[in-house]
Amino acid sequence: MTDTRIRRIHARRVWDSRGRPTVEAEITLHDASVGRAIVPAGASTGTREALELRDGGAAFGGLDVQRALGHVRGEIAAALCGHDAADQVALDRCLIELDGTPAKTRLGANATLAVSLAAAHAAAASAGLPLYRLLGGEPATTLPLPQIQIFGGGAHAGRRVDVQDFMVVCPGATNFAQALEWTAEVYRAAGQLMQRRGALHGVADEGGWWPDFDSNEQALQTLVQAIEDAGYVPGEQLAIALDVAASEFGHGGRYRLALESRELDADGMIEMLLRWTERYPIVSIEDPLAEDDLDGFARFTQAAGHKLQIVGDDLLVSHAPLLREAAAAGAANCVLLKPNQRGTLSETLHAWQTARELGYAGIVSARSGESEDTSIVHLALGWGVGQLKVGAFARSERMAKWNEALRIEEHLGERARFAGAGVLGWSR
Ligand code: 2PG
Ligand code: MG
Repeated sequence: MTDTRIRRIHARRVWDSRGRPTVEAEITLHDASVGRAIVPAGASTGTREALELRDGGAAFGGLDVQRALGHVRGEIAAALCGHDAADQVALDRCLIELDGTPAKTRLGANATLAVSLAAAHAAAASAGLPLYRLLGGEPATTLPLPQIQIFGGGAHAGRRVDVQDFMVVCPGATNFAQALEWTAEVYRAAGQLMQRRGALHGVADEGGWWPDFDSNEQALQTLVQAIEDAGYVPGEQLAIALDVAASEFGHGGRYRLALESRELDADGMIEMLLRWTERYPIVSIEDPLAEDDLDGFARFTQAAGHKLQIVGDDLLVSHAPLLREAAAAGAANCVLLKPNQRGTLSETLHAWQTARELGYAGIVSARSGESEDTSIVHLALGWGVGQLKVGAFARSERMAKWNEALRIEEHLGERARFAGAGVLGWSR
């Protein structure tokens, strides 16, 4: 007999891929089903994200999470025990009301998300279903188009180059497994290229090769070369996606490209990015302008949104009201979805539902500080988002996600579909 009422909520401190403390919640139901979730952490965070509660002080650079853990074990456990884990909406509403602030500044989004997600896992365990099936039912059979980092940069590589993510997508692949095979070859070819140039210095935060380049554009040239070296036609089987993460170097309409010792205004940025899209097979650009530059974002979308996926991450922070604001201004055509930017599953799903209504595409995304938790793969599939961004093709906190998607694709067998090129933002 299943009984999905929550019997026990526990929280423990675990460690993320940067060796920093983070929150894991574990929920036990009355029928003894158990669900567990680990919360990730960003480095290039948007200022309007929900709060990641850290302790401050001397230990672990102020990054300990004892207060968040205490909230889970204390207030949250007291309020939620007895609640039905299978009623995610009611459970998340309870978390939101308990916190009582717009950005989870009291309990911490790391506390609330751990519980929200662990409850979903417990409910799935009780139903004897994988999480994506619980979330999406029978129709949840479409494997997402992955965006996979080849070179890291920005805040993930000591700002060695300004642009944060140089990624590949495989719009020409027929299934998820093939997209990974192609990416593996390109990742390897890129490493060999860097080695031949004497520029191989290990990897950045998300596993992409360290960006020892003289200019941002040199990274693009090298990426195209790597695609060719691996035996593919750039722009056909494989294309390029960027996360400029412009909020990291742009404020008040001024953008400082440190690597190239120059400063641009929004028009200069737009011009440079448009030039890149003409020279290189780029199909998607995330945060091309800063989070405080909705106007620049809108102008870039006006200029390129018909042929390019323009993704809002720091601009939208997975927040439905910000999506509506962006849509009214004509900014972006795709939303990045990161559950820890909001602090509950329901609010993240609400952002995706709002995006859909507004005609936006979506990408479920990991954070730069990650763990072995593979929940986001299930969210991408279960919610039918169609795209997934996890970092590079190296390091097990990344590979755990890619491998989980492979398992699901194999399990679905003939029923498996692959999102493919049609899912990119401009095609809507
Ligand atoms: C991003 C993410 C992942 P972070 O900007 O999209 O690449 O980085 O988690 O540091 O915000
Ligand atoms: Mg980003």
